[in-house]
Amino acid sequence: MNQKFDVCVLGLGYIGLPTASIFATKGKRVLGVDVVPEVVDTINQGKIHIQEPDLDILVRAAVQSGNLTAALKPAPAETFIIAVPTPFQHGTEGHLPDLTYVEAATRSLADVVQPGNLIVLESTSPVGTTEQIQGWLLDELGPSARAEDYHFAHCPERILPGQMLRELVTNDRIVGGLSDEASRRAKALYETFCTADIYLTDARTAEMAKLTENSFRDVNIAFANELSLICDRLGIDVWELIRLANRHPRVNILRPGPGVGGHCIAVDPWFIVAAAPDESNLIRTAREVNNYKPHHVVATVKKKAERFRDPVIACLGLAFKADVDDLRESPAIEIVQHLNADRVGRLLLVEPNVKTLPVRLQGAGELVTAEEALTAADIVLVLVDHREFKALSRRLFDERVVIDTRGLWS
Ligand code: SAJ
Repeated sequence: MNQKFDVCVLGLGYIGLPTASIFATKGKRVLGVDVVPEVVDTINQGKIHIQEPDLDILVRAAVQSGNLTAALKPAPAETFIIAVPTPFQHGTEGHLPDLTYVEAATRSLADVVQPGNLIVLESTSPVGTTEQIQGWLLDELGPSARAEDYHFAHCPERILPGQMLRELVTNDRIVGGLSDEASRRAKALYETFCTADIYLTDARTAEMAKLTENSFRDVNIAFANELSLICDRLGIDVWELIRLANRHPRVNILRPGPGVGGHCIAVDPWFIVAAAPDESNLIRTAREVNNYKPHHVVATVKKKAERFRDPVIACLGLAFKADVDDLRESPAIEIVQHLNADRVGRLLLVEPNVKTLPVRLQGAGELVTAEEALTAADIVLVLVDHREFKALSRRLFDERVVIDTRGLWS
């Protein structure tokens, strides 16, 4: 492929795909790169492999305009954007970050990058990663490459699943370059579609800012979750408590839930803990409180189930949060798996946003409608506050034992 692109986006997942597509609809010539052939084929047909409201329309428009093409390998471009996953290493002590994908994406640029190019890291990353990608690329290019010929910046994504397309345009952004020129060029690039303010800083501050935002949310959710544990012990309705406390002008408590899911908030705080373990006690404890919550829910269900000989348990919701179909890293799934493993009862699973159960839940229970589940259930376990559940008649819940982890009606 000889054509030169304006932007080459590496990683066509939840962040890379909307970003590549919006650049294309704004007139940039974009190459999207993914290592999975099915993803590349799907996108080149103008279709999508992930669910997000209106993303299908955006991708179709981008591909039909001729400005977005997907491929398995990068090609020469003015700017490269790295938007690959940064999970933590499973099975290690201390939840260390796993930068394998970022490193592989960076090294894959060596064949196509040219002096003067800008390389932007969008993936949520531990502090120091932008400097690291500079090191990896120069290492790959060999001793004749000069650091000052390549420009690097971190520009973390901040968009909320379920509202990604709106937030992509309207959220403020932070750009942290390794040089002033890198910052300036990255800002100009994002101004193509971002209508909000773009703030310039250095790369390490930008990296830490993203981790801080998600840790802030995690700590605040942990406070709400801890309150729910305390209220269970003291026999107080946590929803009424929070509603009343939030009437104070300087108090704004978030919502307790069955645990914290998703790929960001449950992961990113560990990057701070791994980097500064002695100083991040609060952040680590918040993670522990939130990770404990699914176990507390399972224990509550077991206790309530004791009074039934063959309890039928309706589990409302499997997604990681309301009104999305994303089941990955969902506390609801973890809870269902535990209930199934411990044979607590017959499980009726309700998830209006999916048509089939994920492999890891096959055999755990039947996927049924909310009405079917509520009619048959002894115990109703609300795991996600989907809008479909809020619309259900309260009468369907009468005479059932209800364990509402989300405060469905509060
Ligand atoms: N949750 C609660 N109680 C609450 C709020 C959330 O239990 O009051 C739970 C949710 O049910 C879910 C988890 O927390 O399981 C995370 O949900 P979320 O809606 O708070 O956040 P995400 O993971 O969908 O997206 C977050 C956002 N970060 C912040 O709001 C600071 C988003 O802006 C980021 O772009 C995204 O992480 C990311 O990609 O990092």
